[in-house]
Amino acid sequence: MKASWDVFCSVVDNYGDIGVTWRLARQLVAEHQQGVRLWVDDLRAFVPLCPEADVNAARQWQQGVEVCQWPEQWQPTDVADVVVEAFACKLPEGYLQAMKARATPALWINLEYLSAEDWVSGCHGLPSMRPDGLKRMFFFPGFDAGTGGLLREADVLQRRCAFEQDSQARQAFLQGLGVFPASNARLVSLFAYENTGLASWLDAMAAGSVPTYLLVPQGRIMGDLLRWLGVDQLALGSVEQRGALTVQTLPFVRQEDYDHLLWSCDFNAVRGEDSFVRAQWAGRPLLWHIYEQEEDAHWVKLNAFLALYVKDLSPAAAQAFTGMWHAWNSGGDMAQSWNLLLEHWPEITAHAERWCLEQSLQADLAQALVLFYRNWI
Ligand code: TRH
Repeated sequence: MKASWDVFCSVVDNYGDIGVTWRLARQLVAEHQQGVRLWVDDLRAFVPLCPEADVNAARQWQQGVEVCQWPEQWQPTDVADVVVEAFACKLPEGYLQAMKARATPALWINLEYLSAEDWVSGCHGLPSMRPDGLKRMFFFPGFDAGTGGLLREADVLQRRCAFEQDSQARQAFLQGLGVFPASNARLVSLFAYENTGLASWLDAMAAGSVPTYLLVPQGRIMGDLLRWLGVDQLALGSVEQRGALTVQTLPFVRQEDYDHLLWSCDFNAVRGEDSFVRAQWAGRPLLWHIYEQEEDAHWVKLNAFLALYVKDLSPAAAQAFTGMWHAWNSGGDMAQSWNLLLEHWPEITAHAERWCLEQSLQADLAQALVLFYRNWI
């Protein structure tokens, strides 16, 4: 059954808001044949993820999604069957009025941020009644059966597997980016916020016994990288070597290619929400730089995820893994924790794949949303 969807995205900062909503919108169209409008208040954040997009277009079609500029002055428009308000982004007043006037009520969903905390499954799917008579449902992504699941395209693991089995695919992808690592190098990708711990991690990799090739897409960590390298600037794509460590900066790649980058690497440092989930589908060991929240609320989230993730690791590997995530997120010394993690590399690598498969048994978030709507009507 084809329903119409309006997905609202307000770009707070970074790429997570648009990253999640664009991925969801594409999947609703491609896998569930839904009609989707994606309202974005700042298309400048959209273009890096979808480079063929027009930053100035009021309306444009991209991969079957109608991408609309969310105007400051809201223009009257029809209300969709399902309204997704991403991350409590506050719907336009005019749209709310139109929702009230709609002959058949629309399903209004607030799509929340991802968290592994226990309370999430208890709140997932709960309604909230507003004084104006409208009802809003809370939809929580998550890691266990009582939640809305994680965004995952139906064929993503199959595509990853095909990519891994085709050594030429990986090589061609890397070469396309101008990346030519030595065949025995450990490939690491680095997507993170500013982090004072970076220097100690780079020191450890430079002093390591195995050659490491670090790929750094353009972004907020660049200042720390330049400082460590002792250079004022780096042209995109340029390569620097320090001891056993080779560093190469990369352009920000389109969203589909970011998966290829993760699949090409042996270890991925990710951040925020969407890249964090993608690194899990990559089935490789990962390091999460969580988005900092007021009053250190992010530490609760970080530890909730860690508790779930490391529970099937041996105590020593769990400790090494947790220690490294704590060091990274407090901007602390990474050298010791990286070397400790390397001691447990085979176990942690096998675990990453197991975790990925285990998580893929859950219904994915787009599927769960479609089902939620079907059960609601
Ligand atoms: O950009 P982020 O830090 O976004 C954050 C988080 O979502 C956070 O929870 C939120 O509160 C804050 O924004 C406002 O990280 P995230 O979520 O990983 O989003 C990055 C997106 O960019 C993701 O969809 C992957 C994509 N990406 C590319 O398409 N190409 C690239 O080269 C890279 C590095 C990322």
